[in-house]
Amino acid sequence: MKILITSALPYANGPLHFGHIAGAYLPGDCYARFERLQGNEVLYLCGSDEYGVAITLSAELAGRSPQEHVDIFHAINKALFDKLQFSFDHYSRTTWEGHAAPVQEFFFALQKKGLIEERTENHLYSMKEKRFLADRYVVGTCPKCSFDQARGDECQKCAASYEATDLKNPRSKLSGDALVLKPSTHLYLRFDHFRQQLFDWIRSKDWKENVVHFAMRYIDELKPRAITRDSSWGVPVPGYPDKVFYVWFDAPIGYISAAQEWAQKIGDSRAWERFWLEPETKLIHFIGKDNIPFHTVFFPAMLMGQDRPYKLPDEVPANEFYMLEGRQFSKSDNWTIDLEDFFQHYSADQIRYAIASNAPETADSDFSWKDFQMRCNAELLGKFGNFVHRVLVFAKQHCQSCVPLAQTLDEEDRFFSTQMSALVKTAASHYSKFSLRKACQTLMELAHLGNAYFDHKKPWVLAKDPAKVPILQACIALCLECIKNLALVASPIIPTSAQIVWNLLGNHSELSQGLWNTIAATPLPTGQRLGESTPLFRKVEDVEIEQQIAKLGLKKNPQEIQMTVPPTYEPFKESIAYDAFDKVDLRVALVLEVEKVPKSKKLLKLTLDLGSEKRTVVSGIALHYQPDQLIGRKVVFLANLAPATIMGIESQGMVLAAGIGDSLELPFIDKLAPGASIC
Ligand code: B3M
Ligand code: ZN
Repeated sequence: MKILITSALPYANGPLHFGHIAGAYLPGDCYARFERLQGNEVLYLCGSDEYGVAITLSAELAGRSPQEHVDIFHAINKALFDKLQFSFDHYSRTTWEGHAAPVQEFFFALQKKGLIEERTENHLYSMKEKRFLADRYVVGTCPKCSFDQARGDECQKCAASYEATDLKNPRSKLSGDALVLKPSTHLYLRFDHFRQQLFDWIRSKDWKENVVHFAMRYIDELKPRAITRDSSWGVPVPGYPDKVFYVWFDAPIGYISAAQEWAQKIGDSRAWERFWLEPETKLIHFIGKDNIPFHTVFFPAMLMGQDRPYKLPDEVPANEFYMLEGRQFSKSDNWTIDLEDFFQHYSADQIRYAIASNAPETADSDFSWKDFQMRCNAELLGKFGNFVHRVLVFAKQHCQSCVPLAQTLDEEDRFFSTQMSALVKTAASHYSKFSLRKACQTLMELAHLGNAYFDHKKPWVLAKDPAKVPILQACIALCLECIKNLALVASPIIPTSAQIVWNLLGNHSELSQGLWNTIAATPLPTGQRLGESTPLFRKVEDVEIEQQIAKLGLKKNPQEIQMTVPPTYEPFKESIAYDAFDKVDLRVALVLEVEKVPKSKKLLKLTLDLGSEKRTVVSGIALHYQPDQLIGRKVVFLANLAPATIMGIESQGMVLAAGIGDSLELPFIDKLAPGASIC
């Protein structure tokens, strides 16, 4: 069977973290590896999503062109996938030159059917910047919860989703300029036309409840949606020189262009059609739950509106969110794991196993360092690694490091053998139902079964009696079978270790090229020479875990933390009367704009909103904060400091910071509005 597998195309807008990996990526890779072992013809695709307003905005904030920006993050994210041993058949990018053609073709087919409409509506316009600002460039007050820093497309406080024009007090995220409404013409796709077809199609699916539920909510409210944006970064809209397609129109077609680029790569430019256009192919989209509407409603509608018989997805295994120690991963708060540092200490297999065994399949789950340590030590090392090691060491001492002959099996041996086969089958069934958690549990059950059998058979006692040698040999032969099955069952999740184990058993082939059923059913050849046992997994010590936990939320870079230099405390200043303190006017100030001060490494120029007025200040925090970590945040501000001129700029007050040694951190205010007094 042919199986087309995709993982959501990550935005080339920042580095991926383990939270992403747990949602749409590792489950896709393990599934692709499993289906290849089943003998299916798999095409596993992914790539960078490189257009869209979020990208032009970040590029602008970082002072790069959009192309430079996506080149950087495409390379970083691709390198992470390589490090994690991902088995994509192709990793593309939507700025690939061949991507625009299928996007425009999709558009023409929909247009021909009368499903594209021009509409002129009011959009937000900045007089100062002389341009229309698309959603991500806009901040304002949420129409639902009144949060005053809500984004233009959705509120990060209450998760409401709306049009940017629904915001109260809309302002430019970049300049703080108050925005006005101005008419602009856009193209709308009549999604409402597909309501019944989508409804019937989803109802016929046996998908996870949350996926169906989520999709149905969108189908109920289907209306025409704009598929164009005023921008020059994106796939051009034929006939509309100043417009590009909305990123969610072009990105899913990236799954098709990636297949086309793959086909070119293998020198058979029509090979992609065997996957995308053949009804027997199975199409599976691995995504995070926030991408459900686009993969179950909007993209399928676009596919339904084509003349060519494109496949609709057969499965959409959407995962929930994966957090870090109970909080969302956040780069700006340093609530994250430095990946370079991580891979200096731990292997791809360790993190793959830790994520898989706790994957967010039916509820949000999280990475915790303690759980990681437990998975590495108690499970990978204690159960799996230990079993492999003790059997191989024993086989070396008592079976000349060869697979012994299992001449006669007693009842216990036969029971062990049956249970083993049953667990291998159970694991396959979990993989085929996208449950990595259960596949990991089954793997551990298999290792536990092997250990318990070895303990109960006590081959070291049998070794003392020459008459019992055949029993000992049967026992070790079966234990080696168990190790073979462990390698097989483990290989989609921990491919590197599984291959090492496979080789230790004396095999020279690539395990990932083998076939699940054949491997499970074919005993290791009697007399096959075994390898020398080497430790498969390193023990993770308590102190490393404590250090890792201590790094969370700190603004330092990880290398510095290990050298725990005792801090030098500033002496306390002499005491003052309350009156003296009362003269200090501290306020909450919203950061509107941030610029680097030319010719200075340390200084940033900030434009602040104090509610009643705006101020400009120069602040020596450039080594600790990037502009995009500050814009939109509220800081503590000394409002009645006499102005001073710094590098030719009048600084009208001071942003307060906490500091010790070389470290510096700004206190941020969350809820109160700018202008609020602090005393
Ligand atoms: N880039 C959103 C995301 O990374 C988006 C997915 C596109 S899949 C076609 O979550
Ligand atoms: Zn809100």
